Amino acid sequence: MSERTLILVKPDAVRRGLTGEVIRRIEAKGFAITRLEQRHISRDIAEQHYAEHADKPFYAGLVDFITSGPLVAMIVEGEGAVAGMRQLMGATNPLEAAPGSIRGDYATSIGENLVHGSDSIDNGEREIGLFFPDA
Ligand code: IDP
Repeated sequence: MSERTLILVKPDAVRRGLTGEVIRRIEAKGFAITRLEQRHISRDIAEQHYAEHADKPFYAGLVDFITSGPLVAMIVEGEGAVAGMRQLMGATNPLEAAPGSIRGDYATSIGENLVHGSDSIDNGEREIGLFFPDA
């Protein structure tokens, strides 16, 4: 069954010129990118996106980071796209992410871990509604 997930190429990845590499891996896996836009998001959108982490000690830094420069937001679609993209991304902590995953190959910092991908179908739909309200 086809699913939709929200993927963000975070500001660290855009700054490092890794946008194309992330897109290449998504396409090589066989998922479809049905929307794609580079934008610099507001604190309001960032706070809504990360609302589930509002009580965490790293929340303020997370909002500062995700609004620190342009990101690339995408809707990625395909069979098993939610779990499939989590696998392509690797574990949240890049030092624990498997080699061959995006975070495992290119990141070392949990705060700057290059990509976001929805962690469930329901969260994916909520996040898509926030970034692409007409999709
Ligand atoms: P995910 O991005 O792999 O879904 P979440 O647990 O949803 O991971 O956390 C959202 C983001 O918050 C992570 O991608 C990471 O950048 C940041 N984060 C999570 N845990 C920590 C932490 O312990 N310290 C600093 N940043 C963190």
